[in-house]
Amino acid sequence: MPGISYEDFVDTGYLPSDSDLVCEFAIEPAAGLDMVDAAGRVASESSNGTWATLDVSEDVVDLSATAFRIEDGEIAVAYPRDLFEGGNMAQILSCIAGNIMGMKAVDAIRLLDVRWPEAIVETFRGPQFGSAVKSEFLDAGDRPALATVPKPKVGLTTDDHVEIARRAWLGGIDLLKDDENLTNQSFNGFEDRLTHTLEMRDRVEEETGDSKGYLVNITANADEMKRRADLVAAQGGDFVMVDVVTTGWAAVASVREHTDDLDVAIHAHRAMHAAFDRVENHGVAMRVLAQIARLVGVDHIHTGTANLGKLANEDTVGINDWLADDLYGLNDVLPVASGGLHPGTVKPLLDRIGTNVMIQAGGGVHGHPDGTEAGARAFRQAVDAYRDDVSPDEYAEDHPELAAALDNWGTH
Ligand code: CAP
Ligand code: MG
Repeated sequence: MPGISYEDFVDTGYLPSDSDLVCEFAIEPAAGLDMVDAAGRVASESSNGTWATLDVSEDVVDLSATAFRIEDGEIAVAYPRDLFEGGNMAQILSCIAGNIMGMKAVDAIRLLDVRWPEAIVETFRGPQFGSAVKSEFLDAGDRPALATVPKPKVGLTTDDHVEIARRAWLGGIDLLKDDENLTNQSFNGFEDRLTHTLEMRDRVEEETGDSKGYLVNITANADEMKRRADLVAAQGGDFVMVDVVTTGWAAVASVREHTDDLDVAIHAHRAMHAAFDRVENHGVAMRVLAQIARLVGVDHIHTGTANLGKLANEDTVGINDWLADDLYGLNDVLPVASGGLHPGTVKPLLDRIGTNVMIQAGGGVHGHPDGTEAGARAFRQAVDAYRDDVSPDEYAEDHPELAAALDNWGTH
């Protein structure tokens, strides 16, 4: 029976079956080992092997993985479907991104990409709405949805927060988003903030005739997130925000399961993703984190700014394409670009990532020389200019808010 010692986990003649889950890793073998040695150890530890050679009876189910491609510092490993519990992302990650991340046989190992077979995909819920939120809950069907986060990110009272929401929405922004650091603290409690912000949303919707949304941060332990999601739905909210990496995929899955009965979409913030994906030769690529998020079932996820903003990003465009591609009928996910954006970055950003996206500017709205409402107008004007195929500078000639923003921050 294969799968006893390390060599049994390498077979460069193996052709993965349709139901195999296939992982691509970049690996750097430790001193004294070559790529084949390291590949065997990775495939073994992530499936059914261990450090010692085992004598296994014929009745044990063979769940060995097979490293079937080994080239230029990268390997591909095929895992049999039955190694995994369907619908349980925590269990899958314990295999394919578990002990192997710390094994001494490799100096570094990075999970670059996963091919998810239909037999696994069908065990997950996937997004309830995906990019359809732009037309289902907002009036942004044919343009990017615009969001803003009040700044300073924490410390504002509920009243201040609601007033900022009002100005941002009146200025033409679709979505008010909580910062990830704001949940239910003493200066701005969750329940009051939810109630008053949604009341203000209703007022602004009535005043403007436009649909507006509130991405309220429900991040907490799973039971509490479900309770908060119930409050959101009961008060007519359309969205909840969850910080998916810090709260954990099992908790996100619980929220997703719960929202099957609630008409609310899940906005995924990704704080701490860089702990997994920033070191280039190690960890888990953002591409894979985004794949996990789609399977578990978020509707929007931050995927970066194609390197235009304040934060380091990898492969925003490739990730966004993956989120839009067909995946056995699962809904798509709306990508969110955020982090250091302002009206002057809108054109180069949309040139790179297209318009089926959400774009978020916090500092780039509230830091406008004339305040939040002018900042919101400038942000919206930059998007309108793009829609009309007019350069930002030309559009600014008769749009003073955009002109002031461009003066302040430039066009890039
Ligand atoms: C943006 C932001 C977001 C980051 C997350 C912040 O504010 O609210 O958390 O964009 O990054 O606090 O930094 P600004 P990412 O618009 O003021 O920069 O989307 O890459 O996960
Ligand atoms: Mg933030």
